[in-house]
Amino acid sequence: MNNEHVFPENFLWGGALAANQVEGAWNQGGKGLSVADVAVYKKDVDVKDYAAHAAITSASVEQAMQDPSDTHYPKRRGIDFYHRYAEDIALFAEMGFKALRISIAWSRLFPTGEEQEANEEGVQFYIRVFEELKKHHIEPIVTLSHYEMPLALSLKYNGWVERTVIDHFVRFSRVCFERFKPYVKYWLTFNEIDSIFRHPFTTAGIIPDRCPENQQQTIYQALHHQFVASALVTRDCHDIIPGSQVGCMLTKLTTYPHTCHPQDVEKTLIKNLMNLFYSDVQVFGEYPALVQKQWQKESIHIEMQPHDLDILKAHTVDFISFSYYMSLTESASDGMEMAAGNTILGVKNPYLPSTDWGWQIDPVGLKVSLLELYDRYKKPLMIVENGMGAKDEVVDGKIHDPYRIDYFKAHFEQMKAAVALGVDLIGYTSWGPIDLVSAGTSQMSKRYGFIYVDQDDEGHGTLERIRKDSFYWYQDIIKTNGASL
Ligand code: BGP
Repeated sequence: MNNEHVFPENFLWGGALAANQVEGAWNQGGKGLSVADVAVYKKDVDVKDYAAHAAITSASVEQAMQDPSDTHYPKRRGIDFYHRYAEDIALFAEMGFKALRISIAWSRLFPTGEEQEANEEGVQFYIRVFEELKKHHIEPIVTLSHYEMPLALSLKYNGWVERTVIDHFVRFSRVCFERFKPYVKYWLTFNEIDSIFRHPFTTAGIIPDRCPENQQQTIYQALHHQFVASALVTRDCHDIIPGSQVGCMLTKLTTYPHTCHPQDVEKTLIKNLMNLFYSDVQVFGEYPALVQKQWQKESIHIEMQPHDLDILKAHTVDFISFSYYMSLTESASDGMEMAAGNTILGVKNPYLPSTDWGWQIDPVGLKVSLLELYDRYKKPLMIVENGMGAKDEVVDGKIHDPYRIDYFKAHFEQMKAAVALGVDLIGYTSWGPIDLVSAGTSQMSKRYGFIYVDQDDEGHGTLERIRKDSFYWYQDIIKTNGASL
């Protein structure tokens, strides 16, 4: 097979953004407060202490609502994509992007989440973005829910805990399908839907001190509402936009057993199955027996309407999208040295190097993930987040980032190997093609981009964009469809 055609001819090379991490303009254009707008930058908290970074209380939300500034809230300023989207999209086009993943900030269209009509200024902003993408022949891949729930729904209903939020999300999604139908074919419902247990407020607007009792039950109930909502909007997308493709989105937390001891293997298998459970529900349209048995064992009772399970079964997704940054390791033994990961810790893998944030770099793990997902689901796959956060340095106006090129080169080689083994991989969007605000720590200094943004963790800087060395490397990868690897 000729090397040039290892990636499919129309492979969707590109990058991925999230509204709450790039747009800024948190209180402009009619936008309401979202859960991201109350995320405080905690300068002195260890970047591996995810629980501390994600921690939220009714008091901290109240305090944030009283603060009219963005000083302590980097996600309120993002990288000013709201005003600079045309310049940034031109840079993505210069790299040759075929696709750009963005999210629609729910509270930009529905400030409190309960309005019956959409905020037209918000709709018009996204139409301007889609027009700009269309001008450059860049295919949008749109996430409906990417950690941007209207704060008002969190305060009134404790987020997705109340079933009524399904209706508000369905109304928001229908407006997106109807108004953005001319531009968007690829849709993702919930970003990293599995993250609800890792950070329930970011993912589902749940403030823990509002439900101190049996939180496991509460979160599973909220998750059920998200699964039903995901199925309903999959139905509506297919009805409103013929030919549309809807994907689920999973944090692929590929985990290895620390040793071949059967107990390590068994514990690791359960961990991997509990990660895949989220995509199982959205691909197979039913709850796996493993989870139902866990509910019985732990007396978890999920409130369901009579047709909920029929809805899940009837409206499953067309493709599976996922994020992959690093792999994890699991052990049945106690007292093991731990390593960091994407809002999760694992046992340290002695065979793998780590990023400055402790995430263990494992390109082979991406190939393992692709083979596993394709074997399980036999549906097209899309990698919609991958990359490494690093401390870049500007030297004489340049950013030399060979470490980032090495990371991507190694991961692309594994993607190529997976495709050569028959995996139906339809696209790849790197996470953060332009430096942006970190989801987990609200840092700017954790840089992912091929494009540098002159802004520090405290929001100081000119916001100037600078092409890094990796900008030109990725441009060549896209131009040759991977042949230059
Ligand atoms: C994922 C989110 C992305 C992105 C990524 C990197 O969980 O879907 O929004 O932020 O994590 O994580 P971080 O930004 O914390 O480095």
